[in-house]
Amino acid sequence: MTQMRDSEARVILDTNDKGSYTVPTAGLYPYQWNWDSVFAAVGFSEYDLARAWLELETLFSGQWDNGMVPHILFHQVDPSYFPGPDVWGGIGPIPSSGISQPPIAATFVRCLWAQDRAAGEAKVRALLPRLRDWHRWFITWRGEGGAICVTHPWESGRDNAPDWDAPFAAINPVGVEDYRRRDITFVDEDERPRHYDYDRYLYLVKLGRESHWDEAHIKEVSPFRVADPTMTFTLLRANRDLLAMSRELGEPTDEIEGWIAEIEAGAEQLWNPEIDAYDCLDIRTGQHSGSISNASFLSWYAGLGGDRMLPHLDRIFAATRYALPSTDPDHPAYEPRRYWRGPVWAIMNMLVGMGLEEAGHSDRAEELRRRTGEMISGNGFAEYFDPRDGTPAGGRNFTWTAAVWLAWASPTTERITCPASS
Ligand code: 9WN
Repeated sequence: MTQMRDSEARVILDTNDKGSYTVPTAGLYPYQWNWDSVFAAVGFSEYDLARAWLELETLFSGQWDNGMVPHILFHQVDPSYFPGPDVWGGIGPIPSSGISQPPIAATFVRCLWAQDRAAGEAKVRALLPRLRDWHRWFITWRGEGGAICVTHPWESGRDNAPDWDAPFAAINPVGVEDYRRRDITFVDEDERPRHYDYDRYLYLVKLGRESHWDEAHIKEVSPFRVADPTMTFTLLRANRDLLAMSRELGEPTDEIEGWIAEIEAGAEQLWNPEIDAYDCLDIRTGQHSGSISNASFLSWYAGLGGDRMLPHLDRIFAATRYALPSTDPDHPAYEPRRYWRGPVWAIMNMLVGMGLEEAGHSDRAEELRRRTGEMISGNGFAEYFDPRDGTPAGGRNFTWTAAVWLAWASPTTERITCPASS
């Protein structure tokens, strides 16, 4: 069974491959997404390193002058997705959205280089300045005392997590034009965000578009500015990897060292003593979200937190068959089938597992990997899964689930080797 899944995973990657970029899945998501593409590269690296590098090069070809790397690149218009390029009005070299996504690229550029030492050096040299510009954009426009914010839930990649419920309740989405969702023509409505959420997603897109994505203006006026563990932890980790690569290539390091120190200190703002866990912090109100998510467990991936999150991890491991649910099953907003309010996402498991392993919690890393492997091998390459029984949900034939299978969860393929973050 697992070997059959190995070949299926490759077929999914190859089918979703558009030549120089990969779509997450046909129909539901017909464009290039930022962090999906990094996972696609990870998947390709198992059998085609040249294709893996190309994926990342295409992603960075959409970088804006201000350093931002968009969350969606609309290479070819496809009416099966909403909101499309005209709704976003991106201002970069390729039609795009106006927000970014979790900066995991530097970390996996380093992993690819570890597998492709000779040919990889030129690729890394070309990507380093682009990565640096992107990270600087985060620090400049999303930094709040070293914690990193999102200005739209889509930026976090965890679109409808309960973390956004309180900030969304404060938004009255006036002025949003009529629109027609396409996602619910592909996926059961109960597995997707509510219309209430979409109204607010579009309100924030409109606010950004009307300012021509003027970050200073958005920072000043937007009702939505939330410091998020996904962003804070992935950027911290990415900076550690950027630093290691820069050192090795004799590139400047002072600025990156400064960012690391700043985020290490700032991440402490995300610690919520009321629940003894990392969660989100609403910059507009100063309130914590009070919600433990799978992103809360990225602290080890960031090289932070010691054993602080272990009690929650063990409790959640005991509570659900397939960890990690995207929302704590003990949280009142937990919904095991609805997108980021409960289902398990293989990509998050891989990142959390990498962190656990590096922090010396190899037994738990292995447990997470084993359960992820069983979940995929028993239920296929869905976008996400019900934590209770692994029922597949959302899109199917999903690029990042196939990639995580090949590079991390399959017992029969070679696991990607990433240098430990230092
Ligand atoms: C909006 C592509 C993306 C992922 C996100 C996931 C989902 C988009 C959507 O799909 O978001 O960006 O339209 O629902 O939440 O993490 O990158 O797979």
